[in-house]
Amino acid sequence: MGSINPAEFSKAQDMQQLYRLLEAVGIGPGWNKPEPSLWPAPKKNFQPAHWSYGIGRAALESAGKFVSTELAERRNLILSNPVPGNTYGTARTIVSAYQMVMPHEAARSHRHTPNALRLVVEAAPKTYTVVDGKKIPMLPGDVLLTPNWSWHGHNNESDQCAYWIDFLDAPLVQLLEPMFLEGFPGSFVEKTDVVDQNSPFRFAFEDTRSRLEALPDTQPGKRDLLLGPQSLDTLDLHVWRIEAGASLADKRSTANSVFAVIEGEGTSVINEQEFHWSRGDVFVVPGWNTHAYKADSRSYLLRVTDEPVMKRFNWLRQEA
Ligand code: GTQ
Ligand code: FE2
Repeated sequence: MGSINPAEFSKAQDMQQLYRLLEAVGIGPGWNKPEPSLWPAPKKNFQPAHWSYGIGRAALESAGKFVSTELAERRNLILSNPVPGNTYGTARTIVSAYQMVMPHEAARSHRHTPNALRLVVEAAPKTYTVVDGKKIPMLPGDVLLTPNWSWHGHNNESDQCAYWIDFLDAPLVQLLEPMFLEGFPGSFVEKTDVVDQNSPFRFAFEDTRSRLEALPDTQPGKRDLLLGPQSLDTLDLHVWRIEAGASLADKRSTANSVFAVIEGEGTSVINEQEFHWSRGDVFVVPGWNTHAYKADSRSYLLRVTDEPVMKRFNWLRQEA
């Protein structure tokens, strides 16, 4: 901040002189900004968008030829929202990425303050994510949690490439700035033989499917399961089951959601943009956008949302 004698302010003859003095001391007149600081309703900066697994998978196969896990801590491809100027987040608070680990390869353990989770798209038995020293099985459709500051690495002891989709609250952590990241001390990978078949951090797809079987419809043709009891502080995870032929519209909400297709095929219309999706695809419904869904076959969608943050600060609003 610049320094001037406070008495200079009493000498200002007009508003322009006041503005020049204010500029010199690093203070801005709140009434004279090119863009207002507050506005009547969400601006919807982040855009509705869709990424296809066919492209993500092919790109990862190519990356597998050139990028080892020694070179790259993670062989991941970031799904950045196309809003101009953005280079990271899929939504304002959430980033998603396709990741691949090759047969008999390991992605070394680390821990960080961002919360993370993964949805497995393709993996053969003996593919594991290692969380706090325990191997957790990864099979297609499974959701695995790695909460804030838990050690985690990925060990593929199978003979097939494993592909999954990562979700992190890292854009929110970047904004608030409590970011910490640490490599696992000593060895390149965390070696362990302990397989935890009943980890609270794993939502096996077979369990998810049967839990949905037992639930009532929340609207005709739609069932909605909130994954738990284990959860992440900033992100809620829902699995939607949509019947073949069903058409749904959902209220728009201030919460941001990133969806990934576990199984099935269909179409979403997000703020008048239409996206056709199938297994392994990702699409984003940024806050305050209208969104409607139609399934061609019975579909299971994972919805990753920052609702817990919006709720905690009384910012969760849904259109009446
Ligand atoms: O697998 O630990 O896509 O730390 C981005 C950051 C994956 C992971 C990502 C990560 C990870
Ligand atoms: Fe990580």
